[in-house]
Amino acid sequence: MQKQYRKIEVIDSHTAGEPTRLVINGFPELGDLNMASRLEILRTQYDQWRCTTILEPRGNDILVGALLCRPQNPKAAAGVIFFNNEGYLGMCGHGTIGLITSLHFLGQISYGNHLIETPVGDVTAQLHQDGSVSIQNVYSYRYRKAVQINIPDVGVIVGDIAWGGNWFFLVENSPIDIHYRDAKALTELCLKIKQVLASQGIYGKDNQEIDHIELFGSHPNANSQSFVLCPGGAYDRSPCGTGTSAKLACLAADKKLAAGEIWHQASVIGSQFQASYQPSDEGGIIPTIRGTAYISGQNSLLIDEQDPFRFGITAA
Ligand code: PYC
Repeated sequence: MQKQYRKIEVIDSHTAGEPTRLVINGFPELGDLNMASRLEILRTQYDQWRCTTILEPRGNDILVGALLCRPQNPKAAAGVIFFNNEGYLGMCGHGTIGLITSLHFLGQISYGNHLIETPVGDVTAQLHQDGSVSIQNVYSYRYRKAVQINIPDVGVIVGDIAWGGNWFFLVENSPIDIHYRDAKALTELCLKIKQVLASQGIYGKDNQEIDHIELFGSHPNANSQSFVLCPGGAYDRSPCGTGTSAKLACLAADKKLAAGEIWHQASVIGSQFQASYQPSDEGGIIPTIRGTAYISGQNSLLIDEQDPFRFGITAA
C-alpha cells in the first residue's frame, strides 16, 4: 500500500534577501477569533506545526513563517500569523511584503491597496505596478531614549527602546562595522546586549521582552545601514520592516526626519527599504515601508508519521 503523508503547502519568497514561508494549506483549523487569539491557539495547542515548517530538516533558522488565515473583516484580503525558529512575531514587515507578493503570485489579489489583519493590529499594504509593496505599519513609537548598559568585554553601549510592531533596542553607532563578513561578531554583540537587557530587567512597555537588537552604521548609498538580530538568534538579511519602523519612530522623536521625507535603510547585505512616516495623534508615528519580494518556491512539505524528525530537530 502506498504510504500516506500529511501535507503542508507553502509558497516561499524572499524580501530583500530575507525569506518568508507562507503556509497556504495543511495547518489545523484555528477558528474565527482575531489574529492575537488565533496566535495563542496555535502557540498553545499546535506549536508542533510551526516546528515542522520552520525547523530543520524542512526549514532553517533564518526562515520566517507566515500562516495565511481567513480575516475577520470581510474587507480584509487576509489575516496572518508570523512565526520563526523560536516562537511567534507580532508583526513582520518583510513577511507582509512576502505575503502580498505571494497572494499576487497565486492570483488572489491584484495591484492596489489591501487590508491585512495581524496579531498586533491591522496594516495596509499597497501592491505597486512595478511589483514592489508599501506597508503602512502599525502605530510605532520610541519608549525610552539613550538607555546606557554595560556590556562585558565591550564597555558602555547606549541605545533607544522603540516599538515598530516588535520591541527593539536600537544602537546608533555600532562599535563593529556593519558588514556581512562581520555577521558572526555582530551576532555575538547583539546576543550580549540582549542578555544584559534581560538580566537588568530592561523591558519595553508593560514589561514586554526586547527581543530584537538593531545596530546602525553608515552606508555610501543609503541614509543608514543596519544589522538586526531576530529573537531566534538569526539575523535579518533585509533591513527589517518593523526595525525600520522603530528607527523612524526614533528619528521622528529626535526631529531628525520630517513627516513624508524618504529614509533609505540598507540591510547588512546591502539590500534596501524606502521608508517614511506620518505623525499620529497619539504622539508616535504611522510608518510606511516599501520593498520588493521575489517568489522562490512553491512546495508541499510532506510529513511521514514514522519520521522521528517530523516536528523538526530540537534540543530537547
Ligand atoms: O521585517 O519586520 C520584519 C522582520 C521581523 C523579523 C524578521 N523580519
